[in-house]
Amino acid sequence: MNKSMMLMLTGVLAFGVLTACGNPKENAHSDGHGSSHQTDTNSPAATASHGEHSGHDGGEKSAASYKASFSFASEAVKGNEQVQLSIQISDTGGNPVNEFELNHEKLMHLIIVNKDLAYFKHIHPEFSGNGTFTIDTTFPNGGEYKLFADFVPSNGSGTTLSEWVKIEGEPKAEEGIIADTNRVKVVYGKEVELALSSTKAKEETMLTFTISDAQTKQGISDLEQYLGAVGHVVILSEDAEQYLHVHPMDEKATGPKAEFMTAFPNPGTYKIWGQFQHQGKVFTIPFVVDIQ
Ligand SMILES: [Cu+2]
Repeated sequence: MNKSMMLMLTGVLAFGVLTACGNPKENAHSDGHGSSHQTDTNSPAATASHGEHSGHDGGEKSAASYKASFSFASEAVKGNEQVQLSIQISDTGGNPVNEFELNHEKLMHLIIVNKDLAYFKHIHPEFSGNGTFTIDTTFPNGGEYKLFADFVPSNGSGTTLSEWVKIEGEPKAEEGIIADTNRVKVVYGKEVELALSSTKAKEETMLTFTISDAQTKQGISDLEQYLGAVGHVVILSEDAEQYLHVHPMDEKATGPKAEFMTAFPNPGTYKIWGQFQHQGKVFTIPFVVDIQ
């Protein structure tokens, strides 16, 4: 197989989409905004969307499958060089999908991570017709990256399709994915604490981020809406096979606490990225946790 063929990456990712809103505890929250969807990218994806996309509560559509075909405009994609990435979404019959619902202000959310999850990027490709989304992006180094396209087809439910891509050039030395001993971090002048109500797999857990000014230690209570919510949380298992995108319990919260309900699918090590906006700037805080 030559390089250009490898880079074509014509998607062979046909994932069944299973939507279930069967969690009474989660649905019981009065704001109805607690939501997460989860994808096992190793096997047919189970994508559960809880209550926050209108019309998805209750009468669920039957399972449907979509494919994503990821391709680059140039033959060899090198680290640190801008490249145009295209993602074409098609249905089971191979027809391009052209109708998508706005989900947190965007038609598609694209998450890019590298092999050791040290690199994380959350961007929004633009729909350009014929089932295709495009965006210019730059991979910082050579190496393997995983792309997750997260979208809601108009007659379907939250769907995430993913693909590993190989970028030419010198890879960065891998860092281990090691659980934090202290769940308090300082980034961008903010002190952020993450508390988990449970660290057991398959159990509901509340992730509570508490955001303070790193200098004054005062809680920040004027967080701004980022993509229509107080924050966004993306979680990946250390092998990047399990993907969870979690939305806050109360999207209109403004801090200093932001709460997200989810459940880790299996025991293991997970990386959690919280994204928030304050004074016009989006900041991303990563944590690594061990789940039993
Ligand atoms: Cu997004």
